[in-house]
Amino acid sequence: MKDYKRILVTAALPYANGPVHIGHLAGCYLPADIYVRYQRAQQRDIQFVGGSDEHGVPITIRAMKEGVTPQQIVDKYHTIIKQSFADMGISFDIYSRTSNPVHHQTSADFFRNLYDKGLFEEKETEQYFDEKANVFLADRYITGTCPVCGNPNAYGDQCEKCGSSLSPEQLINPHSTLSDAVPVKRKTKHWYFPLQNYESWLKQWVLEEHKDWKNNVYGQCKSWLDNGLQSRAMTRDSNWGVKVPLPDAEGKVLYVWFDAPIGYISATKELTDKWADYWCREDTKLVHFIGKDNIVFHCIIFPAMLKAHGDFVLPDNVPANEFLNIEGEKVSTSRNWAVWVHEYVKDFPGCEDVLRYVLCANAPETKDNDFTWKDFQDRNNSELVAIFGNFVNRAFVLMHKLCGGKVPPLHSEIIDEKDRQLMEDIAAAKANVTRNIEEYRFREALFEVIDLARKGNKYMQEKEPWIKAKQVSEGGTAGELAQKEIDNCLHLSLQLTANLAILINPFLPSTAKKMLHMMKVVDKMLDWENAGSLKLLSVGYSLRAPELLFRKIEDAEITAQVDKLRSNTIKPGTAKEKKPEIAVVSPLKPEIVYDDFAKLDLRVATITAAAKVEKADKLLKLEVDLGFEKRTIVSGIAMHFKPEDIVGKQVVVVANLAPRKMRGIESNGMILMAEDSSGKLHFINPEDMIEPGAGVS
Ligand code: B3M
Ligand code: ZN
Repeated sequence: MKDYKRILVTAALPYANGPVHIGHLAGCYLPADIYVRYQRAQQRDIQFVGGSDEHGVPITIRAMKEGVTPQQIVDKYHTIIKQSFADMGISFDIYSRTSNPVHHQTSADFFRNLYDKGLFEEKETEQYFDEKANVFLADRYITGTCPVCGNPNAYGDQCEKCGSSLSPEQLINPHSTLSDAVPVKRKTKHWYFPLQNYESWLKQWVLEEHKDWKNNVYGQCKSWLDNGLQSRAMTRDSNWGVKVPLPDAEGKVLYVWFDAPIGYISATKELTDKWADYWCREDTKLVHFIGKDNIVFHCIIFPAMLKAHGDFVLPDNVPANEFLNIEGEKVSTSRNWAVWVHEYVKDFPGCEDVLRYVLCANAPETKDNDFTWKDFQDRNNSELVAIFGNFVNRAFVLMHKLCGGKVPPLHSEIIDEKDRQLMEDIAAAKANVTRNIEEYRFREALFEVIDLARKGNKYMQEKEPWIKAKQVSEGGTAGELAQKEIDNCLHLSLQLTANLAILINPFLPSTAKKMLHMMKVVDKMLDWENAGSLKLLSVGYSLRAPELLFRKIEDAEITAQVDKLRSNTIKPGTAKEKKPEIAVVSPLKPEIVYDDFAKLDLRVATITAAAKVEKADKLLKLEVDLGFEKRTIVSGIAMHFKPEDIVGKQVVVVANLAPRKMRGIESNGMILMAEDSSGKLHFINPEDMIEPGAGVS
């Protein structure tokens, strides 16, 4: 094992063409986050980068389907995806997007670097073109009849019925999925990256030097390498993406799988000035968390690109997961057979850790796995509530009842075999959790933590402090001894609780936070080096009352989810693809320079009077005080606010806007309001009342 000085963790950049579902979380974001949180607790120098993949055919197709621009699509979904990750506690150090200028620059430079070295092959080939939609068609967007099995809906790259891999030429009656037009062939020039030149190096690097990679990853790489590599086009005909940085490349952009992984570099650049430490020094451990469909890109193509470029480190590991199915069927976003993260968060507020728990316990680490709502409920009720939550709760309740709300002492003279066993279990759990996380076995690691809580329950059950309490009340020497036994049991149970908080933290961070609060200790306690210690809580320290860590999940909630899943499913061919019910975020306006901004005179004003404008439903006539003068402003906010409710409020006014007559009233300026995605208006005003006329800049 190499001696690494810093770690850079990446998680696949999701296409900003739809929201994220729980399969995404289970596939790479959750394992990445667990790994990162653990490394942070180890005080290691680590950065966690991610972002939205905003280029490529999936985005342009989605835009065509929704009848909006690609920019609108990525703006909308980037926002939703970012929020879903934040809600689920995926703790990126940066969540960027590939439409950012720094990314365009970085990926164009990368391309130029390889180009200048003469590494690309320039080739003119014939490709399918849709004359109606006026675009070249990726194989996936041509459908027709499968020559092997007769399936009328086979794709240009594969027939999903018989599994044959196809090329568009083989389809009978090919047509474009965009316009139904029959595709025609057109000549086009592209730049190809000759992967075959890297084959022998890749064989050495992956197959010999990375035998430690997960079986599923290693196996896929081996089969690609055994089949032989070929040149791949690294550019596409499109107007959406990173422009090919060459003079004769009008209408050409970088292939999305060329630019997207470079997004990891761009995001790191945005994150820190020290980005080159993470990317260019051999003592960086680079780890890519991805789903299995991305293996070839991260283990073969991107490493070959990095190797060709020469300035960057190569991944130390690519711990890809397999797929998570839902209720026994493959996730399908087009059929809406999925559990969407933004919906889960709404349906189960405060239960983010439960989903993290279930997805980790069921993670498709070595093979595809299944998520069922029943299993979700069972794991919550019989593991989180009945084992983990129950143990912590019991320790706290009994400590309050039998030890006066304080951490009792440990009487060493009466430590027995069971106490000793528990102490050993704590030390062993730390070692096992550590080893499993370091080796990317997060399920195993989580089971170790739950198992430790289970041992805590068993210990408590055997020690029966509640029975001992009766002896205490009888007094005498026996009573004194009984109290000592109670003390020892609860002392160790509380130290175990503190250990559980540390060990569970990477998996269930909100739960760990709640436990810290109950124990009245600071975040620092969660440092990994503290795990295994039996001195985390000092004797005599008073602790808070227990909080409920997990609530029971009722049958009705589960039935509702299963019904929702089944009733929202779209049967192929029967309905149009469902558009998620999320409002479009308005795209950014074109960039302006400082001087444009400086022309605006923005001032704070106080509304002193407001009245409806006759025969105008939407308008209010406002009198505002600008400090140096009073003005009348007519504003289209009548549908949102009652006049009497806004008098006295402060607003920001564009004070140098030319006067304008509205319904016969001269309006002298404009007030600023924020509009949310449902179209509702909100005041934007200073936090505290300030003198009218104050400038805003
Ligand atoms: N956007 C594919 C996907 O979302 C792709 C990953 C890019 S990682 C650099 O599965
Ligand atoms: Zn077929």
